[in-house]
Amino acid sequence: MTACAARGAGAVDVDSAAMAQFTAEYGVRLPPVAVVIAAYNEERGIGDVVDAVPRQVTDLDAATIVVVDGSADDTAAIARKQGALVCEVPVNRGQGAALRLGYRIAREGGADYIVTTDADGQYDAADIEKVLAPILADRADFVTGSRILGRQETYDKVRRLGVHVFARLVSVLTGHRVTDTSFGLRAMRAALTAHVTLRQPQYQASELLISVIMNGYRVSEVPATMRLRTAGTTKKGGNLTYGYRYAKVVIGTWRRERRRLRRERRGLPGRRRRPVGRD
Ligand SMILES: Nc1nc2c(ncn2[C@@H]2O[C@H](COP(=O)(O)OP(=O)(O)OP(=O)(O)O)[C@@H](O)[C@H]2O)c(=O)[nH]1
Ligand SMILES: [Mg+2]
Repeated sequence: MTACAARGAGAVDVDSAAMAQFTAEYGVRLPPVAVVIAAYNEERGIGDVVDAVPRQVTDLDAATIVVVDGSADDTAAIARKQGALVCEVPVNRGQGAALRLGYRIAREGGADYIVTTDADGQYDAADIEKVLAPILADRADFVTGSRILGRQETYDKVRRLGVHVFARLVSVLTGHRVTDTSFGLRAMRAALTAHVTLRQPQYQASELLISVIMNGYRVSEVPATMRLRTAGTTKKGGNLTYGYRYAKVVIGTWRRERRRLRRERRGLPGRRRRPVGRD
């Protein structure tokens, strides 16, 4: 099957098959915290990343779920060896599709909270507790790390400018001030991932953030660190490609959510924010 076919009608079947295989392999009831990592050809980074994820966050047990799709290297085997629960998908479908599958595994396994991080070592595992804290204190439903409030190692001026431009754009569009729209280390109530519309196959960060804000969830940011990628290569393309595609997702998601809100205001059917589960 091609990646395109997998992104279309067959996507649900691909997910269900992967879920079934995952359940057969682990048969798990997950702990309260699920750390979900999408990984594609990251054999040089994934081992250290999984190793660094704490087995407990505050006093809650945590499991690491790595979703690997169509990797041509040893990413899956290394993640397994380091103790992660690995969900393997035979076709490559993008980070967005992999994370959605990870969210589903987390929810259906009974996790209360989801934390995401990347497989390339750019995020600091010490920040996991920081993003989860406001949710555990019931001050937020979704918390993203921010390199602007915290620290970033890149000297790439275009990247730095891009982070500010997109933060300003999303703040103006949604009326909710954010400083970083694409930080991959974030925490959320697991139930929330079933109530927002997530369709982006690859550039998923702003779709998730904008949808969560425009569904009325409590969103906050905490200072966090973004390192340089030390191993492997970007899956998102160069600055121009990344920027252009990212901008399309920002505008497209905002328009979609605005349409939904208008329909709801007119009393037409649409997805409403539902209370998130806190059990
Ligand atoms: N399963 C899966 N994971 C992916 C895919 N594309 C990217 N990822 C993972 O998503 C995470 C982020 O990808 P990166 O290429 O680092 O993208 P980024 O961090 O947004 O951008 P950079 O700053 O260029 O690194 C990494 O853990 C990747 O392995 C994919 O097609 N499938
Ligand atoms: Mg990266």
